[in-house]
Amino acid sequence: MAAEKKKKKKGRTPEEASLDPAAQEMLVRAEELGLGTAFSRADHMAPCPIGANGQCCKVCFMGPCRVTKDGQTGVCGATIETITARNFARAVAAGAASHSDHGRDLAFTLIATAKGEAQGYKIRDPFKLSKLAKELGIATEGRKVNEIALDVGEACLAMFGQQEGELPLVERAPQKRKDLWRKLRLAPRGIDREVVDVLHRTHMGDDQDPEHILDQTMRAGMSDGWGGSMVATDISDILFGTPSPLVSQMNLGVLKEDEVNIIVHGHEPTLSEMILAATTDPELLSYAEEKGAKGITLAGICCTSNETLVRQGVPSAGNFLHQELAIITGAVDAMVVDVQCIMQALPELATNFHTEVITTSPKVKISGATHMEFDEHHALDIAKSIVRKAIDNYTNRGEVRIPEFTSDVVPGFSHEYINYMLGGSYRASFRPLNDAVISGRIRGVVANVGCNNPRTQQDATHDFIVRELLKNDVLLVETGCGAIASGKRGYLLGEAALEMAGPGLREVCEATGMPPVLHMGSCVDNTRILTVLCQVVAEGGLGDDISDVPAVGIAPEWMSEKALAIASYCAASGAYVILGINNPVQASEVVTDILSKGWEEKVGGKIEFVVEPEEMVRRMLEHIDKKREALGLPAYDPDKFGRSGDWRMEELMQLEPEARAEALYGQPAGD
Ligand code: XCC
Ligand code: SF4
Repeated sequence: MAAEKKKKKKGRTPEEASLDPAAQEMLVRAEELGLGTAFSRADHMAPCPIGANGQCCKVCFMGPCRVTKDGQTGVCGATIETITARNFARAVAAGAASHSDHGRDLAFTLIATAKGEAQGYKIRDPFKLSKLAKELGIATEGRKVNEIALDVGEACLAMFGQQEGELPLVERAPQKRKDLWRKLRLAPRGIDREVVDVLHRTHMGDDQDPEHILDQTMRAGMSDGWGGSMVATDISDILFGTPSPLVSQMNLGVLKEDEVNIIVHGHEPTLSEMILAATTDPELLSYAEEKGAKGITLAGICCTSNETLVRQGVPSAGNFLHQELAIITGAVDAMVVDVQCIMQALPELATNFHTEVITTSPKVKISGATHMEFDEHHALDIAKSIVRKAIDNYTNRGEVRIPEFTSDVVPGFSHEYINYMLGGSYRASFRPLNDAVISGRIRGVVANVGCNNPRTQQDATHDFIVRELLKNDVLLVETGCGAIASGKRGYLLGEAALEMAGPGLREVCEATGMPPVLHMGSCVDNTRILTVLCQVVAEGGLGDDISDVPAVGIAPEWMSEKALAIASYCAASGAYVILGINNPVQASEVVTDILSKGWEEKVGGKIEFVVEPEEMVRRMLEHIDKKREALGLPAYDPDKFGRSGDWRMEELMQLEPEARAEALYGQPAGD
């Protein structure tokens, strides 16, 4: 008992804090140097139990009111139901605002590019541009790409301020879903309007019916999923290219002892794409050599990393909890951040090393960081001066300790590519996937997404879920920090995951060349998963609505408000969503029930908070089997399918990673 107490005070061991050996090594290093990290701060800062369960209301200054006793209300009379629902709603609004604002900035960049005013940018996917134009009712025939791009950019921008009528991309959903949304008044109007509506109705003295508050919460979430985030994904593809598989690497070992290391961290691809261009500039390369470096390495963290990884193969230094650890290597000459998920601890931590933390967004300044504001009109010039600054800093390095851990990964599975991969270029189609689910070779599909959270062992729940689901013939699609967790474990290289996969899933993957864990991009790219679900429904045989498909979404290690926005739009779209860590509406059974049973009755999707990893897996499989049964599909039976293709696996394992990628995906490395 005494020993246990002592251990608690000291905090977790590195092995308890993270599953990742690179992280463990850096945590040992942090301890040697006497430095704190989010891991140690979490150990010493217990979460406020009243806030954690949604029991604290601070929407007016008669409070804040902490409603902790049965039947107690706030000064205004607000009940625990209203208070928890309001807190949840406000978190979703903030999440939707963040994702969507990212989409808005991309719309501005598209417009500037179309006008020829955005230095260094061009339309990389005119095909996707014209597809989006048609959906938005914009003429394409006989028009120049830039003319179309200008109209598309303006139409996207208009979605933010749209006061009435529903967002145009809602049309992508299955008919049955749209009918339901229209009946329930859940189809989102303009993005800004839905977010403001939540802020208004949760102000003191407004909407106090929890179910009603949560209906609008769904609608605000929808303005993200079928609006802001969807716009962000589409425009990113138009400007920077639609992802297709390529070979890259993940984890802190991608940093190089003898090169200038620049890390891009945050969410937006706009500046990082230009920094990538600047790192190949011959002038800057020879400047780096002058300073004694052998070259310039660019790596990413969080979703800026996912954006540059899935399109350009820029290696990833890690996920959310790696941001401080990267600085502790002593090898990062500049950490360039844009928006979201950037810990305020970075500049202070960096004072112990030589690392220059550079903020770039007009929205984000951090005391102690250098601000070099980004402006798309001079993007390349700004990117070059950032790279130059990093090179200048190279000679200031002290002791360097880079953990020698990297994993090869093959990310880049856009829905367009999945379609192509399954059907081939002449007959792109989701048919093989639907057939595999129908036959029971694939039991169902799980989207494993979301963050890291220092309240739980880093990557461990992601890892457990992936292994258990693969064994159970469940296909995984991943985004965000969850995808990086899988990548670091080696699961994003087809054959490593295939070895764990059940016989049916393995057979399908071998026949189609599809790996069993698909990295689909950043957090805003969860909209790609919505699109996949719509296409699966359209393909036929798996019901006529998203809620019919044997699929589940899960964010087992979530921490951000954006995760709640994603959960809300996925549930409103008909998906079952599980969130780990803690139930932020725990204080109210009524609200917990509205989000789960209530929403399931209303929209066919629901949110449940589950902390135990085994229980997460049990519920996901139970849901998948329930949906299979409702569709009249054969019950899942792993013994039906043989372990075919072992000879091919052995053959593939002999190949170098790049040749393996070509054999598996018909795509040479880095293409
Ligand atoms: Fe942030 Fe997107 Fe979460 Fe990672 S996963 S910690 S939000 S970077 Ni979206
Ligand atoms: Fe307290 Fe009501 Fe004000 Fe909330 S709105 S802080 S419950 S008085």
